[in-house]
Amino acid sequence: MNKQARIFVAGHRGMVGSALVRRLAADGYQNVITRSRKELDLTDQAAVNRFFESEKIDVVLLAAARVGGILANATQPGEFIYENLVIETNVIHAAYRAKVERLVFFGSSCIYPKQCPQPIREEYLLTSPLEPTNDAYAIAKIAGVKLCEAYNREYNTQYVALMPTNLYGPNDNYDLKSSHVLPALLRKAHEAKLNGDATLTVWGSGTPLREFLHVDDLAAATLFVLEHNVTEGLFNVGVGNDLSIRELAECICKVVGFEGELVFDASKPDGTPRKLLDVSRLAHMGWQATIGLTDGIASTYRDFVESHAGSTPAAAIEA
Ligand code: GFB
Repeated sequence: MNKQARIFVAGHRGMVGSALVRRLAADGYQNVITRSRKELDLTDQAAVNRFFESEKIDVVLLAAARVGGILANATQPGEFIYENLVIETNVIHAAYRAKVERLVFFGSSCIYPKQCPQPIREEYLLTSPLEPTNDAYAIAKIAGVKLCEAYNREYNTQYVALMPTNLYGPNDNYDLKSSHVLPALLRKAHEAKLNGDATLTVWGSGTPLREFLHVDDLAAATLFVLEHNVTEGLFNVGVGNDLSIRELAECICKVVGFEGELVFDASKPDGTPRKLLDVSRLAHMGWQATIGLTDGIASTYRDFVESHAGSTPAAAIEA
């Protein structure tokens, strides 16, 4: 891909968008275009159309989304379905109108059915019902995948969809009510250690299995897809193995140095029992993740401590 290409990273302040911006800069891309929410509200269709008409974008990386962990998804389904549908339709349609040929849309492994055969292949999409704790978000993301496919078919665009498994890394959300499990447990372990607590509370039973991908690996996969001129399709992005939430909690406690007991809060939902992605589609093309979970958690923890140094953890990390 041309290093002078005008690449719009939508959602550049989020965990995925900021990883994309870092990676593009490291690879020498010179025209990376970003807009804060104040500068461009992606839920405002007229504003999005104006932006695309004036900016002559070549490539869109659509990482802007309303995201959250299991509790936020389960309790705010209206916000998750509405905001994601509107952002996707506005950006994808405006990109097509402005003759943007290439776009990468980011979804999530929760688009696949709850009771999927494991590991989950891309073709299992829409074969049986979704996990209820995040079906609103999943429906919005499935709509994004289908928008890309439909526009490619009707308008000859080259819009690709990447479905990462559960992500973690720098710039994650550490608010305990709305975050995903990995940042939540990092924060809880850090605070428990500082406070000298005897226990750390883990939601649910600890038995669900999850796969975790460092967001820098997702950025690497995105550049791989762009630089290999992939023009269409749905691609899972993961590491190819998973672990239980209990094992994750133990690994985090080890990295952080918290030596107390784990307590499981059965009043909180477990969510889908397992969602291990089959990553052979990208692997056959030559891409695989390189950041191991323990190393990734250790570097994320360093980043967490540095970003919030100088103030009490609880006060520093409110969303
Ligand atoms: O990461 P998480 O919130 O989302 O939760 P999902 C994963 C598992 O970790 C669930 C457990 O079984 C949680 O009950 N868990 C344990 C915790 N302790 C905690 C904690 O302190 N905080 C959180 N958040 N979880 C989301 C979807 O599903 O994953 C989204 O809701 C999206 O739509 C995202 O797909 C990647 O993996 O269950």
